[in-house]
Amino acid sequence: MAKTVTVGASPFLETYGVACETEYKRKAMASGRIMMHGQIGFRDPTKSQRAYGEIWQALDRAGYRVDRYGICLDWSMGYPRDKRKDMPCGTGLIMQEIDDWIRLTHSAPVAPHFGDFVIGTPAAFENTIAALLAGSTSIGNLGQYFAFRQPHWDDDVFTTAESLKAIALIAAQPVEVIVHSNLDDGFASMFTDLSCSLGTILLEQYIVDELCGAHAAYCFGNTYAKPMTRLAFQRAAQKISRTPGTMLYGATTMYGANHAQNYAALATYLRVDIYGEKTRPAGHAVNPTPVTEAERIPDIDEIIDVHLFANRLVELDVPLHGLFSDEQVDAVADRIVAGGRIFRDNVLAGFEEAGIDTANPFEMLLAIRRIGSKKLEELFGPGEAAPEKPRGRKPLVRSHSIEQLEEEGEGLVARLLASDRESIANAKLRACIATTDVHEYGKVLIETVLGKLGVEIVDGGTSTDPNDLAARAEISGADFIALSSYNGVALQFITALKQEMKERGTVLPVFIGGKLNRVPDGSNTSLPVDVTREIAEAGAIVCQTVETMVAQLVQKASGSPARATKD
Ligand code: B12
Repeated sequence: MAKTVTVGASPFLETYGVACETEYKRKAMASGRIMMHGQIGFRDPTKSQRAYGEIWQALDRAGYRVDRYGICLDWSMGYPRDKRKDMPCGTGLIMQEIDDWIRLTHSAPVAPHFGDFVIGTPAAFENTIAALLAGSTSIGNLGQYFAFRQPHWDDDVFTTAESLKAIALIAAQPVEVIVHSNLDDGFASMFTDLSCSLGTILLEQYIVDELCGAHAAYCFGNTYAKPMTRLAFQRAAQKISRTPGTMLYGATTMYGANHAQNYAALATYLRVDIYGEKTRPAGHAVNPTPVTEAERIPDIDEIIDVHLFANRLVELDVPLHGLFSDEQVDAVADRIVAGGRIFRDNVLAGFEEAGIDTANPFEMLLAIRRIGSKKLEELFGPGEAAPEKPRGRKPLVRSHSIEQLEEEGEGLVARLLASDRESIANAKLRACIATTDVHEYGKVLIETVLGKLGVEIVDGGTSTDPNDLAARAEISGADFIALSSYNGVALQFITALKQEMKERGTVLPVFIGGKLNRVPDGSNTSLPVDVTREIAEAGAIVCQTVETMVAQLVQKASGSPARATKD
């Protein structure tokens, strides 16, 4: 395939006279220029093309530049083209023809980074072909390969084969093309130890660079909310980088409903990232995330605004450099690197022992994916054993997100009336807890709360399917289902789940929370709208907060606990 598919021309490559984005990145690193990453991808290809052009133009007029766009394909694009039609859609960009890909990347001289729903999905190979032909030299997302599952798609061997073919096609290109991985999309968002996240970069380098002859590059950021560990991780990763990084992702878990407050979070993480890249560049662009991020995918004018903010921050940052001292940060970075190397070595040694061929990239990929983040950390993490800790280990450098969720859950339970806590515990309830997609933090929070309240927990799975969840809930004898959903599929999922439950004759309350929206069919804005009313009408109990569910459980507990019953 590499004889016929090569990197196509693009305004970006032509304007800057480079063969690939890494050549451009190396020049920017040498000149100390901070690169900017914008994230776009609206359902409608025409609107996405408009965004590609308009954002670049508006920033160019202001004397600034957006260097690269991360193109957010819809998750339905992860299915092979002939199977895409009837699959559930999320909130991202859907393209039909190769011309759509080319028209998009030809809308402005900005580097196209096809970061999501390419490598790691059943459509990896065909989407990689399209991305290369459209002139992209940065293609992901190996992180998604490890952690994401396409709904209704159980064949992980096929997904692995297509992903490996995609990596091989990239490796065979005459120019350097990045195999990108967003660590947070992969296992990093669920690891409790940052050493394991760094060890993941080392394992990806081993598989992609050493076994396949391509170039692995990583990005991180979504869940790195603390300035100290965010910078320490940038420093640690910079020490082991071989290929320029893609982007430092916005610390999106810091955002809430209030836009003014989100600007404080934005300035905090951006300043850290700008400082890190200015002082010891790893080749990442910084990613100013629009302050509307917690509500839905952001619109064009919101992306322009946040880039104006970020560019001004770069200008204002220069006199602040002397205020920082790196001594403490470097010590943490060294701990992360040392732990990361132990993690990689432990994984390779453990796999050898288990009879996995560690020189075979197919076996390596599939084994890591099937073992999953939690088990990998439990078995191979570098931290010493500590049974009371989440993965049974004391992290060398604690990642923030999981611990914070557990603390939030514990705080919530502590604030409940003692009598309410008791009545729930006495009712001996059993909950089946699941997610419709990769977003697992809502599930971790609910598991913590219900676990503390003495409710028995049945794992309904992450990225589960309605039929599997209905079966799991019934067979396990659950008293209720608690479901977390974020990707704009909640209404479709609840409708299908209720139908499955009806067919099985199961009557159970279904509590649901998260981001309950969807892009309406035929929408002319491509923006999602709230569907909580429709979800309630479909028979689920919508919970904006965990307290809403707990209040209902108190009521349920004071009556007679209704186990799963048949009509
Ligand atoms: C963290 C995060 C991620 C992490 C998830 C890590 C993990 N393993 O869980 C990562 C980086 C992997 C990720 C990936 C993606 N994400 Co994301 N992500 C988020 C983010 C920043 C936070 C969501 C979260 O977990 N919050 C923590 C929870 C605990 O808090 P909460 O949401 O406020 O929930 C409260 C209540 O709703 C309640 N609750 C939640 N669930 C339940 C369930 C029950 C039963 C009850 C009672 C209560 C309850 O509990 C909380 C208590 O107050 C949001 C943006 C944001 N700031 O909200 C985007 C967001 C949800 N992601 C989004 C998208 C698009 C994606 C991707 C598709 C992007 C991409 N192209 O790759 C992928 C997912 C791909 C896939 N296959 O599914 C969109 C969804 C768009 C929409 N629906 O409009 C959002 C809104 C960002 C955006 N603006 O684009 N993401």
